[in-house]
Amino acid sequence: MICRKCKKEKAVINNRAYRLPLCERCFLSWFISRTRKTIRDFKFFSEKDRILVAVSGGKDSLSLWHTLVEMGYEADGLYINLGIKEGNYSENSLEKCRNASEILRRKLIVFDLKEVTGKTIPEIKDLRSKCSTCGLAKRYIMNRKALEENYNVIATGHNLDDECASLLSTVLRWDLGYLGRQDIKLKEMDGFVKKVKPFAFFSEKEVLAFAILKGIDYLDAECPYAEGATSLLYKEVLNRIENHSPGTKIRFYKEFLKNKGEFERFREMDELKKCKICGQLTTREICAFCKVFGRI
Ligand code: Q46
Ligand code: ZN
Repeated sequence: MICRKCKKEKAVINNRAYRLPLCERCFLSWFISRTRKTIRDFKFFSEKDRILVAVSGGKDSLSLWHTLVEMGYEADGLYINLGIKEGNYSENSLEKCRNASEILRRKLIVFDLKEVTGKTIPEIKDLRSKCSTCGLAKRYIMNRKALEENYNVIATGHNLDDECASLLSTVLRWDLGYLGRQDIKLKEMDGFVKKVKPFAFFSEKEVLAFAILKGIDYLDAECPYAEGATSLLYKEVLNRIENHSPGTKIRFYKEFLKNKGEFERFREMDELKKCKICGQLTTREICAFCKVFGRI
């Protein structure tokens, strides 16, 4: 198959959703210009902003960090060491983030959960699943570190598959309040830093192709707790539908973004107050993070 753009080179990737077979060079430039378009269309940030990329050592977040730095943004990395020892997962992930920081010559902030709270994710005994406790910790730490270190934007490597799986799970529960909160960008509010997802329109396959073609050194291993997660089942089902009808995922997500205003009225806006332990804003007396992890 010949590249649809340059009409000369052999295509290395066939993007069926857009009927767009591309050669290596054209794919890489398509990837960068699409990222640029997403950043511009949704007013994510400009060259003046201080961006903190949440990096996990995986292909999505490290590709995002590389892309933003290549595009000329001042973007540093934040790695949260969750203390997952199985398969040396956390240590190996940290090593990949350190390598990226050296290559990109950008600062890497490391937050060690054990050092700061005395507990790791595997040690937490909580009613929630490991992944929801972990998600809670990551959201809290990202926001807190960004505030403390004066970053005004947090960028995460969520891709189209992540976004669609999360949307499908919300729709299956008809959790309208949560639908009203889901977005590609969460605006800054008092005490909360703006959060953006510049890769939200790229499928996991596209990010993987970018990481491989760019030679990005990422950790090719899933977190041991991801196994059996329902989100993986949703991704599998969505990929089956996508194979049958290319373009379904991007339509599902784009149509949601177009119509999400309909759900905003179901959002409950509780009054925010300062957590009695850490001082961060929360709807309760003590925030969910402090409840689980105690003093920070
Ligand atoms: S790191 Fe944390 Fe994920 Fe591991 S424990 Fe679950 S949420 S699977 S992205
Ligand atoms: Zn707190």
